[in-house]
Amino acid sequence: MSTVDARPGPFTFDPNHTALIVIDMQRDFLLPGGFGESLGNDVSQLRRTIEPLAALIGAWRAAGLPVIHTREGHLPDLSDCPPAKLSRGAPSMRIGDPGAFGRILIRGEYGHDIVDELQPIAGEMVIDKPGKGAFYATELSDILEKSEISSLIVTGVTTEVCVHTTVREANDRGYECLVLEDCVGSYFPEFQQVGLKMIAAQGGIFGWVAESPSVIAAIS
Ligand code: C5J
Repeated sequence: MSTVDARPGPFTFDPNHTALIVIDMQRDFLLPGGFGESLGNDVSQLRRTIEPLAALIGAWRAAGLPVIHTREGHLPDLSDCPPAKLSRGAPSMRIGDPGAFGRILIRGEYGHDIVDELQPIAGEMVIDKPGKGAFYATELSDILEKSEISSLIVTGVTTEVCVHTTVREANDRGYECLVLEDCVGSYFPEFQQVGLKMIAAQGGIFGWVAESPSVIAAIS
């Protein structure tokens, strides 16, 4: 077993039953000039996660442990996108519209894929999800069960949307979740701060919060 300093208290996990989840580190959300920035967001708030995440993923791979990447997006005909989701957002920048890096959040487009620095390597799982949570309408639950995973190290973007939704769902399904604050990001600093507080509040109502160097040290 490994233990790391965390909030609200130490987080103990068995690396052989733990997966690293990397949520939606996609060009559409992170690249300057892309969809996220075109909505007026400050992408540097997300991009600061790339370097620590690359180090964490490297250490996790070196330890022979599983990395699971997710991507939020939809089929080209948008048949998996509920009208309620499609109709949200700025009228000129909706899912499926042409963007700087291809159709926005459409599978197979350049912008939908993961940033160069964090590209999956051969054999790593990539879960394509139509929702914010990584469990809804995906194979994630089956994969975790078959791999006998009981704990998740959760990283990616954005903290208050896809990270939170996934952590809440995972918590309800019985997984112990450790969220790494230097490896999750929000366009909004106040959401980042309060989003992390919410996870560890009330004795860890959804999970634990720590920094990636302590996880790297625990598995190295
Ligand atoms: C959003 C996400 N924010 N990956 N997606 O729409 O958090």
